[in-house]
Amino acid sequence: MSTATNEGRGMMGVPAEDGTTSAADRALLPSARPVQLIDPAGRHTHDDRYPLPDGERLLGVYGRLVTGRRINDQANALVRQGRMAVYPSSHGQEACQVAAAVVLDEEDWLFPTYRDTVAVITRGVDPLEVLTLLRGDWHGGYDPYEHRVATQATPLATQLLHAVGVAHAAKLRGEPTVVLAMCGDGATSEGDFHEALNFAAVFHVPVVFFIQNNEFAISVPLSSQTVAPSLAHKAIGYGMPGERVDGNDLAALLSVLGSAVDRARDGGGPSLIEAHTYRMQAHTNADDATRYRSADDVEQWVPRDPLLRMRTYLRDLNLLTDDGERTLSDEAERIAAAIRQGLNTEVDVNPAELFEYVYTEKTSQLREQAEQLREELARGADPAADDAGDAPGAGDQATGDRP
Ligand SMILES: Cc1ncc(C[n+]2csc(CCOP(=O)(O)OP(=O)(O)O)c2C)c(N)n1
Ligand SMILES: [Mg+2]
Repeated sequence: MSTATNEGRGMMGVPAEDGTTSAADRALLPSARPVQLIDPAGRHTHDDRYPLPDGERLLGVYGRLVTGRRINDQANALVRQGRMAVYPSSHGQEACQVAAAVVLDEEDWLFPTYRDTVAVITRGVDPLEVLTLLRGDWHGGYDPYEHRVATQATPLATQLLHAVGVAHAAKLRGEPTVVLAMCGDGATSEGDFHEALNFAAVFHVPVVFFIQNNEFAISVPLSSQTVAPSLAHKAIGYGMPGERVDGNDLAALLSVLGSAVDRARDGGGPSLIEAHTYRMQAHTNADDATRYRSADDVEQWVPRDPLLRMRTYLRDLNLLTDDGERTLSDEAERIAAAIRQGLNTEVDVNPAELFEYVYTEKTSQLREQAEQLREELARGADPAADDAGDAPGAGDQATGDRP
């Protein structure tokens, strides 16, 4: 492998003269504790390396948190009403969601997972286009190129490799693009995670890997996932810097992720950021979390809520007023109402499209299946077309109103 890709970097693994780990290597290790700039009581806590974003910026981004929470609540309600098949909620993780989107510039790319709907919407994608996918009436809801947001990945960690590929291509073209790739704690056990980080480090590409450690991979707790001191510690094994941050502290996330993005854009290469947060709800509506964790475990995280913390901070500084709160909740409600209206509208679905748009030319099996479906639908619409009309039970179809 060419060493040219590593140009400008120090020699890794060379011990200091006294035989201890060199300062350059130690610099790759994350902070002893997750970086925090505002504590759960809403008070500013100082950090030498990461500046607190100014009040106006925090107020602006807080509005996105309020909207993010409302979207999570609305989507959960639509699942219960049968309007969406499934929704992996990011309730409690909204600070991570919002920060991941707003630290990027327009020319950057975001690579989200199934849980990162709020990040996708915060980046500018139409909420209805995002959620349509989970209704199951169209193949995918949005155009990835419009806002430079890749499709939400369900296979764990695959998006990390795609993200590295896009970043590598941007670097070869001399474009200033940074790629932010999201994954969960469970995804760090995948081979793809290793391959993505190794490739990114060796080729020194502008990627920020962002792990939302919400303590669970469905029912598997973090303690069964890894015995590493932290997920951020994994970075040094690839020769890139790792950092850990309080994932419920919007200010700290903006500062830590923002500096990783700046670093990548300035040619500093990839980095790995781990946000410590918590999955407040079940994995999805198809999961019963009470079977593997207690209500007490969840309760402990309630006072650490990311919205509560930022609200207290902004209210104490009089940056957020009653009027301001009303404006933010009205805006969130307007978006929720548009989602409700859109997902409650029946759509005219053409089942034949099931076979379109994957291959330029359909395979013989797909042609056969498409024909089978066409015949079945024709029989449903017109019982006279049913060539098995004499078969027992055929009379049941006489009304012709089968779905
Ligand atoms: C390659 C692969 N293996 C298994 C699964 C099944 N699966 C879906 S979500 C999930 C848990 C992932 O946990 P984590 O990465 O922590 O993300 P979270 O759901 O907590 O956001 C698993 C195992 C999958 N989608 N892809
Ligand atoms: Mg997880």
